[in-house]
Amino acid sequence: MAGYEGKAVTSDVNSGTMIYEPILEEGVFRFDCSADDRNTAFPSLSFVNSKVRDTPIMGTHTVPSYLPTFECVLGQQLVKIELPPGTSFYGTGEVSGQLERTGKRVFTWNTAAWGYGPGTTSLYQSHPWVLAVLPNGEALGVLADTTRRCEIDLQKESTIQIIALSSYPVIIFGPFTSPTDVLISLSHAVGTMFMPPKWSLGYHQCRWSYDSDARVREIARTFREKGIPCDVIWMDIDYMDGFRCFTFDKERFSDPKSLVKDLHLSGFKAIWMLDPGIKSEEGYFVYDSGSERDVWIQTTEGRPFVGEVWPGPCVFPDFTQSKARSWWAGLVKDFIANGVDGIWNDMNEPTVFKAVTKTIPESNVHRGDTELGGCQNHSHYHNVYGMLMARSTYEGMTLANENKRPFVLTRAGFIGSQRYAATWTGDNLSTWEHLHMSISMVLQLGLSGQPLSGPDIGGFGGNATPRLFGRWMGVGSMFPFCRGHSEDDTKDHEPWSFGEECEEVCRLALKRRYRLIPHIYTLFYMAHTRGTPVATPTFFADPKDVRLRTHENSFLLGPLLIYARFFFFFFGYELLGLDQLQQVLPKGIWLSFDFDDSHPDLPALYLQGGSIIPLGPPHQHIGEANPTDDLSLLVALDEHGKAKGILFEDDGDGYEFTKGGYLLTTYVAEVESSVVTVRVSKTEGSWKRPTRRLHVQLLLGGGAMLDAWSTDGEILQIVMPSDIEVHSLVSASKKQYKIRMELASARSS
Ligand code: NBV
Repeated sequence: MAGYEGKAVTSDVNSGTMIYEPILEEGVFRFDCSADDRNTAFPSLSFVNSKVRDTPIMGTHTVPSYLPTFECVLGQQLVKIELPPGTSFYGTGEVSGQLERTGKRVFTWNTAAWGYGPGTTSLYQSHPWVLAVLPNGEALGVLADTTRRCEIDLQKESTIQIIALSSYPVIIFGPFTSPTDVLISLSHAVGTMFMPPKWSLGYHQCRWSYDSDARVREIARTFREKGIPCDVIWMDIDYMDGFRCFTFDKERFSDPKSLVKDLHLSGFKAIWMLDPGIKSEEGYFVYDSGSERDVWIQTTEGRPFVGEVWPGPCVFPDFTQSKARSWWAGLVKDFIANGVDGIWNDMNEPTVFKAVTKTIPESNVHRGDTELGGCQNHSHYHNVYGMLMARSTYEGMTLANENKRPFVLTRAGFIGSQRYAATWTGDNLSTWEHLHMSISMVLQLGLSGQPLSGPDIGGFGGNATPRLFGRWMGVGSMFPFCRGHSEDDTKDHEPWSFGEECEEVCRLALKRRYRLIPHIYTLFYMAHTRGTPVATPTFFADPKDVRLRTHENSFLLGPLLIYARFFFFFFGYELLGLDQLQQVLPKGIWLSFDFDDSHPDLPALYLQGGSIIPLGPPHQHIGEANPTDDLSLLVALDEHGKAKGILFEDDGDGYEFTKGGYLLTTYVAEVESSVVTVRVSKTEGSWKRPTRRLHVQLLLGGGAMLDAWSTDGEILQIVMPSDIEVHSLVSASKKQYKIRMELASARSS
């Protein structure tokens, strides 16, 4: 291969005209089918700044390790990348089915997919992105930078094939030392996620629909009465007046401001839905103002396109135009004044009823901004419509209050939408298969640049059983985004709807989440500032270990391993679980622990040797937390008797943290002559350390731990007991665990 000296290099590999150049940073290359294709490529909508994709970097002496081949025929471009045998594939965005993607095909075309199955090839979001983990544990990423429908074909082992009906640049990130390094590099291109308000990391309760303010109040009250932690209640489409966005039903939600005021008093936030379909009705202020500003998507004849959605005939804002985006943002700004804490963008593929394609015609016209790609038909912008709607909604929330972090949840999205919104995995079903798939789906989104996602816990369509609901809550409470939701016409799906034992499982599961909030929030801070994922597959603990690459019943939150118990329940089977689990843990030290709450319906928890994670009290909602609360550190020493971990603290909202208003603490632990010393090794940020008690829990294995107390910031020392004492503590803890599990099994059988 010819050496590269800081200018575009042509290669005679197959197509004869393929051209590549280094972009972004060391190890990242852009490839185009030809110099002509390079010069006429559409602007990038995945990159934060399209210019970065289009500007070669100087002074790099590396050459690409893997060259794609291009076949460009009649406007269609097929790109093929062959990687060493034994390469494992991940990413491809929001996809169902197995975690390891070899053998799968995906078509990027945002599609409403109620009740999708493991073989569904297009869901609500498009991520033309593959993360390839090489046999030696190094990894590289491939981005097909096109908004168009494309096929990602991973059917042939270790071979990536991407086909689209137009030419597009291909960006290859790496190979880098680890998959995390690839994701960090990807984030330098497509941006990191927005910084979430801390409250959005609590539990969210949703339903299609809590259809009156009285019902919403009742739900909120029940959470507090039952002592089940929860931060947010969601309002689905029925709060609107005849499904008209930005309105409230005059009887059922007559006074949204007082409703939200009451919710706030008991520590809840309120999130409300906004769809893109705007009722085509003169006299309706949204329709009138949009028509006046000429913001609607048009037909080829230049008239506003009208398609049917919930309110009947609807027009659709053309979010590719800045005038439409600022018009929408202005409406959002006013809407927020009703006491809206967050916004849910649904149906933004966009979905249209009574259409075989489920969406608007591909021939429809978007008069897009030049920097987004100019005037194009819908097939060009279809996959980014949802992202642009989310962007506009996010901008509207910022307009309403620039000192508050917006929270937007979007159903449709594109690679890069994490800059504006979180997402959920759409209309799943109340089945064991969907519970199982929900783990891989959340992980794949994380491996595709979107760290904040989760499924409808309990399943959207159909009715869950107590066991299914409890187990889903058990695993779901550990997902980055944690929301229960269900379809209309199904039975109630609140944590207390499935009997006492299931209610207790949900309470325990959510209390665990709330104890882990300091750790989870720290992971989100890292995701926002560094581009690291929040939830990752287990193989991230050891990418070289090929045994782990297909593990999809467990996942990591940093050094914390969450192991879901068997999904298919056979009486007595679960108690074998722990022994079996130990056989498939990553290599090295993994110490099990619980919060004295182990239950067959809750996942098993392990902390990786060498790490420390921070914990807080199990509050009922995030707002209850106080900087002076007791801080717990869970410590697992490595084989050298050392451990390290971080804690990020700030206001939990707003942007003071960008000006230094935070405290980032690194804690270390080290054993010397049988004494474990735990201390602060580094701090960052201008916040003073709060005066608070520090509770260190040193894990010994088998769930056993040593407790010690001191004041945060001071050095704490724990004398290690003798080996015999440790042994007896571990066996006592195992015994207790067994009894707890047996009692719980007996109660729930
Ligand atoms: O707004 C109603 C539902 C909503 O509850 C769900 O979460 C979305 O995915 N929405 C779809 C429209 C109805 C789909 C059948």
